Formats: sequence, C-alpha cells, structure tokens
Amino acid sequence: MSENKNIVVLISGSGSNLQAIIDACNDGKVAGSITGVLSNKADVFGLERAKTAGIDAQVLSHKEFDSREQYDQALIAKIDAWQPDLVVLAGFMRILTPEFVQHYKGRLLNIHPSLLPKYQGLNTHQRALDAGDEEHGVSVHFVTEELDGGPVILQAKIPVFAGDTAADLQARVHEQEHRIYPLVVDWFCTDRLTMREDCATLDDKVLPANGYASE
Ligand code: NHR
Ligand code: GAR
Repeated sequence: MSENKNIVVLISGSGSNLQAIIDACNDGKVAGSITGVLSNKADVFGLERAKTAGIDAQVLSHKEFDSREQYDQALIAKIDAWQPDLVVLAGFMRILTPEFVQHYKGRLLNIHPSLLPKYQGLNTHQRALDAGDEEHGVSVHFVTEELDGGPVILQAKIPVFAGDTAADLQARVHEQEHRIYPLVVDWFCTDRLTMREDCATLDDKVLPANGYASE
C-alpha cells in the first residue's frame, strides 16, 4: 500500500503551494510523485512551475461548459487519466459538485486560508482583519460536500499585528502553508492519514475538530 503514491494537484493561480509540494517530493520529504497538474485558468504561473518540473500540466476552463456538473465530469476524466491516489486542491477556486467530491472521497485535500471553522469561503484575510482577530491562520482538511466543512487535519496560526493589511496576512499565511501542506501530503502518502466516517484519523487515532495538536 505505501508504495510511491500518484498525486494530482488542482490550481487556479500562482501555484506556490504546488511548488512547495514539488520541492518536497524532489527532496524525498513526500512519499509520492505529482503525475499531473490541472488548472481551470490558462496562463497562470502554476502551469509554468509544473512544466519546469517536467510534470504534465493541462488546462480545463470552466467557461467551456454549460453546467458545473458537466465541468466536473470532464475534470474527473482528465484527473483519472493520471491515476491519482490523492487529489490536492492548491488554490483551486471552483466549488466542486457532490458527484466530484464523492468520486474522490477520502483522497481529496484542500488548504484553506483561515482557522476553520472560522471564515469559510472567500476573502478570509480581510474578514479576519475586519473582525479584529489577534490571530489568524490556515487549515488543511479533507474535502466533503460541505464547502470548507470537511474534517480538519492540521492548522497553523499566525499573529495579526496592528496596521496589518490583507496582503500582510496573506504573505504570513503563505509561509505556514508551504510548511504544513507537504507534511500532510506525506502523512497521506505513507498511509498514516485516512478519512473514516467524516473524521480525519492519523495513525489510527481520530483527530480533534481543529486537527493535530490544536488546543
Ligand atoms: N468543493 C467542495 N465541494 N467542498 C470544498 O470544501 C471545496 C470545494 C471546492 C473548492 C476550496 C475553497 C477554499 O479553500 C474548495 C473547497 C472556491 C470558492 C468559491 O466561491 C469557495 C471556496 C473554495 C474555493 N468559488 C467561486 C465559484 O463560483 C468562484 C470564485 C473565483 O473564481 O474566484 O466556484 O476557500
Ligand atoms: C493559498 O493561500 C490558499 O490557501 C488559497 O489560495 C492561495 C493559493 O496560493 N486558497 C483559497 O483561497 C481557496 N479559496 P498558491 O496558488 O500560491 O498556492
């Protein structure tokens, strides 16, 4: 089972999390290889990162489809051609249908820039600032039908300082993302991490609601 796993990464943008996972695979820190990268947007830098690393990179634009259901069926066909053991959302900005989520259930991860269950959805950094939060952060979770509602695996916190802008928070969050996402991907690839009955388990222990070692 814990042979080298096939990983497919879905992106919509700059792909700095993709890069962190590429680097970790190359450094032997992740027991897997990225067999494909798919973006719903053409001309994003993440596609260049994939090509530079010698990874098959393709675009499937949601604009070419009449419905989310049709788009997601086409997405599944592309992804499955890469025979993934794990599908990683890394800044992928399209909400996925229940059919898609069901197809990859238990092998679909997302990184979300907030301390879930706070700030599901978009504009998380500005919302944390507007709420006057003194801490903010990032969560890696299994994807379920409920948007940003699947079981949390690992979080990292960052401080919010007076005068911070959303861009400051985003930069601070990014640093943490690049540390924790490869780690969680490796847990999956070494068969330590599973989803059972909508709970995340690490080494057969059910993780708490905020993930590993949270307060
Ligand atoms: N799909 C499901 N079913 N469940 C989740 O938990 C998902 C998901 C798809 C993406 C990432 C997520 C995030 O981390 C994610 C989690 C996009 C939107 C969104 O509103 C919301 C959450 C996330 C990603 N997207 C708009 C849409 O209409 C488009 C926005 C845009 O293109 O800029 O799909 O935050
Ligand atoms: C990351 O900060 C990720 O948490 C966020 O997008 C960024 C992608 O950066 N995800 C979302 O906002 C999902 N709605 P990257 O392209 O450099 O990896």
